[in-house]
Amino acid sequence: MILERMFIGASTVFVSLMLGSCSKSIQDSPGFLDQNGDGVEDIIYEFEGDFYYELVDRNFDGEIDESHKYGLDDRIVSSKVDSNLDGYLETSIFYEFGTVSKVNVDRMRDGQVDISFAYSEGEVIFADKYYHQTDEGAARIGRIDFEFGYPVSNEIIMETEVSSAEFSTAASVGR
Ligand SMILES: [Ca+2]
Ligand SMILES: [Ca+2]
Ligand SMILES: [Ca+2]
Repeated sequence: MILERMFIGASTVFVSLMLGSCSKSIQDSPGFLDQNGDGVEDIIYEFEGDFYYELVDRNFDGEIDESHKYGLDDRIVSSKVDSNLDGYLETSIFYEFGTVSKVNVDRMRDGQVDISFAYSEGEVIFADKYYHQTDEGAARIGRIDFEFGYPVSNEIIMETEVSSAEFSTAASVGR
């Protein structure tokens, strides 16, 4: 019984060590990791000043789908993610003290944020979506409120004078 417990204890430590080195223990890891064993690196670490980047090829096609930025204290700063795997990292995630503080999406792939999710204490509280001006009508902004991570309102869409560049800048404030 005691031996059994010791074994479970030891296994747990071993597993957490394994997981630790897979995710981001940079001291113990080689320059790159090959998760699917095809000889091609799919997690790469790059160092730049006071930060390092964990670049992940999630679907093993040779293209990076996630870029995570960490401080040298291993605290995550921000991520860029290609959620729909179309080759463009459209989603930017920002963190404060390890929890998500904002998510910005460049859905139109023009370098400007067009959906912005605001977070409070790690939970999304509302999302704003920018609709470009068209031949039919003015630019608009839609808002959806969230509670406990779920939308609790229909999208309320209002015409706006704000340009897409201004929307993007406001969404990126302090970043
Ligand atoms: Ca690989
Ligand atoms: Ca990929
Ligand atoms: Ca994408």
